[in-house]
Parts: sequence; C-alpha cells; structure tokens
Amino acid sequence: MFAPLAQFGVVGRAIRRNLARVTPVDPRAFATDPHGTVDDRPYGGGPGMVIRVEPFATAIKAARGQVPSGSPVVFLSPQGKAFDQATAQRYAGLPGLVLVAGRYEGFDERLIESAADEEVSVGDFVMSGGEIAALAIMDATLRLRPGVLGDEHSVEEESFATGLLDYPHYTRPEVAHGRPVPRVLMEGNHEAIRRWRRKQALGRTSLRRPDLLGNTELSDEDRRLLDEFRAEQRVT
Ligand code: 9D3
Repeated sequence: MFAPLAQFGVVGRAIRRNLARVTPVDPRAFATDPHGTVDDRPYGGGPGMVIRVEPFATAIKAARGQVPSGSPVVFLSPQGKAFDQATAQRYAGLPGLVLVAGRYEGFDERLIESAADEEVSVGDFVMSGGEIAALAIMDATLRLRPGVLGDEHSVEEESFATGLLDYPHYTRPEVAHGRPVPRVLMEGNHEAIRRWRRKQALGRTSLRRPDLLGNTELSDEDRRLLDEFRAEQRVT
C-alpha cells in the first residue's frame, strides 16, 4: 500500500531524490509462529480480532532502529486526536516518525500504553485499517519538508490562507458549460481581484465550514467583505 507514494507527485519526486525516505515494516515478519499471526481473539468476548502486543512491539523496535533518535511513535487509530495542518507542521519539523497502522478491531491497549507517543485519527469515518491514514499523514507532512514543494505551490501563501477555505479557481476557456469566468478576474485590477478572492474565501468558509471561522482572526476588511458576500448571497 505504500509503494505508490514514491510514484506520484511532489512527494514521489522527493522520495526518488532521497529528500525523504519511507521504509515500510511488516509486523507479520516479526510474528513467532510460521503463519505470521499478529492477531488474536478479544478477552471478554465480542466480534473480531485484536492486534497482539508482541509482534507489533518487536516491529516497532525494528522501525525505531531505522529513524533518527527523537522520532516519535504515532499510532493511527479512530480513538486518536484529530490530525490537522498544525500536526502536519509539527511532524514536518521532527527528525523522523514511526507510523503504526493497525487492522481488525484495534490494538491491545497495553501495546498503545507501552509503545505509543501519540495516537491520531484522520477523521470521523470508519476505514478498514490505518494504512491509508498513514499515507495521508505522510503526504501532508512530507510536502512541508524543505525542498519537497516546487515553485508551483508556496507553503508561505498557504500559511497566509490557513483557517479559511480556498477561493474558487478558473482557467481557460472564458465560457465553459455556458458559464463565464467572473468578470473581475478578466479585468486585470489586481487589488479588486485580491478583494474578490478574499471575499469568496470568507463567504464559502462561512457557508460550508462555519466551524473554521471561529478559529480565525478576522480583520476589519474581512468582516466588511463577509457582510458584502452575505448581502450578495441574499439577492442572487
Ligand atoms: C468496525 C469496527 N469499529 C467498531 C466501532 C471500530 C474500528 C476499528 C478499527 C473502526 C475502524 C478501525 C480501523 N481504522 C483505523 O485503523 C484508523 C482510522 C479510521 O478508521 N478513521 C479515521 N482515522 C483512522 S486512523 C486509523
């Protein structure tokens, strides 16, 4: 599941150019039985299987041997704290990271207690394992590492905009599916374009993700633009 990471996009290029290294470790290789068993039935009964302590504890020890000291062990779990952009920035500043993905009903709690520095979730939905969550975290984190993003994106511009949804984007042709590009974007008035984009970002955030506006410091101009957006919303 991790091989495609090296194949595509800016993170793939970074891995291929040795700016980043991703080393999958298979816990089954650390099982002590010939079948490579890493799970067992839950004490107390109930459905499904539980990840056993020992194979994963050994696998994590092996993984820690492949990253610099000071690299935390992060368990992917629906019970974890929500992974967000601030977490990605913090991870990007670390020397390395050991991400631990589970399957089945979850980890034996004693494995988490003895081996996990943190537990993170990537959202309130049910996946069948932690691998895709680990991929999401690797992508979000590695693109913030020095030299990974090209000039086509700027992390600085991104950090300026954090806390708000993006404004709408348009490219050629001037009319698509009967819909024209908003006129302000065609007129070359850069101050008017900046104001329009900021207004759209604020307006869309208030419509789609009002929770984000609570955590964002709005300037006087922002409040004016948001009022304008809401006024325009009521007539169109
Ligand atoms: C159907 C089983 N669920 C019973 C309420 C518990 C459950 C166990 C294991 C739900 C999901 C999983 C597997 N998920 C992950 O390992 C996981 C995950 C996720 O499912 N959603 C969001 N973030 C993450 S991080 C790891």
